[in-house]
Amino acid sequence: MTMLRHEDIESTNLCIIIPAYNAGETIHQVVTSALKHASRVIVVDDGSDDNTAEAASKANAEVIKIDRNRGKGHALKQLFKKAMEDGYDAVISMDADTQHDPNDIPKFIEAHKQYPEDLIVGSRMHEKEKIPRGRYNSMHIARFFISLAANQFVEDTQCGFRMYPLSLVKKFHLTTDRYATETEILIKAGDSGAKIRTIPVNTIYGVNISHFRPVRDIDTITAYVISYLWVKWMIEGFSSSRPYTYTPHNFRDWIGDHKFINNRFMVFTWLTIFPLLFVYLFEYLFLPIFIKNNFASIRRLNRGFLPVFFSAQMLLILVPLGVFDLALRTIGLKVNFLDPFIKKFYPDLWGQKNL
Ligand SMILES: Nc1nc2c(ncn2[C@@H]2O[C@H](COP(=O)(O)OP(=O)(O)OP(=O)(O)O)[C@@H](O)[C@H]2O)c(=O)[nH]1
Ligand SMILES: [Mg+2]
Repeated sequence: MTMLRHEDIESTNLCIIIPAYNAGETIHQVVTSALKHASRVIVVDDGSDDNTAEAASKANAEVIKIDRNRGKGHALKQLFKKAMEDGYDAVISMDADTQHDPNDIPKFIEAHKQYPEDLIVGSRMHEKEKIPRGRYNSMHIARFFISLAANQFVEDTQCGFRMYPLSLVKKFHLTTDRYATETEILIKAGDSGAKIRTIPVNTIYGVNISHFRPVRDIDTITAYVISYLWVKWMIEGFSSSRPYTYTPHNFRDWIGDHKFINNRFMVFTWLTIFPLLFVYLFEYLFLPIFIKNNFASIRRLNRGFLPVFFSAQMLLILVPLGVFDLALRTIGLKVNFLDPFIKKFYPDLWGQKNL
């Protein structure tokens, strides 16, 4: 990778955006080091109880204050809007808790110069040993389903260190507010035909206070992905050669706009996806007699529907297996049922290609 000169950085019309919540201890350091790589940093202080806003503005960031905590996704949407109003072409998003190394910023700028229309996502998956085991496993499984929805392999779907071309972001109607938004963007980008590119970034764990609530947040992300696939496969099953199903304000977006309906729809899809998979399998095998090349996104993988079918059904076994594995480890037995299981049933079907 060639080194970026200072003029290159200056000539790229971008700013850095940081959604922050109770990050008073770290935000000063994050902003100061980010400003070494870009001329402007905008921070959303999302109803923090501490001195996040003061610390950020002391470090020369511009701060948007929100009265009550509304979530990372909501803050990102405010930041996109602000950057668009101010005429930027692209933004780099970073976490506020020093988990992202500002020295990786030039890599994003360089990748953006090469692929200005693509979404560039940082990945920590190359440093597996640095990621807590439970987190790594859930990220591994998540990427299988998110990649299915996004029509391409996305190595690290949960990394908030990204470069967003605003012309791309403008195309989506975003309906989620908290941690699910970053997943929603990946899916909508990929499912409207955009390319998602991965660059390796430094993996930093253990230095920060986390706001991520494993059960609740993973559950919301999973429910969003499943409900998205539920609709996507419904459309793909009955249409010919149509791998990209997302259009703004479609049926799924309409549901997402109505909180009450959305919550029930997500539960409904959770409960019905497993029996529905048999219907999808049937449609995949027999409908092509009438509808050529249906399930185009899956046919492109050249593996048939069965691997997808099994991987989805295996989710039902995964939870008891995980609990069993954990219980045996707790009493001191060095077992590992989970990792080989996950490797086998949630493989990379797309053939991983970075950049
Ligand atoms: N605006 C806003 N930002 C948030 C909120 N929660 C988290 N963030 C931002 O999202 C970043 C990541 O949140 P974390 O809680 O660290 O989640 P994570 O990095 O996925 O999980 P860990 O690996 O456990 O740290 C934080 O550094 C904040 O920048 C929120 O409620 N509002
Ligand atoms: Mg964090």
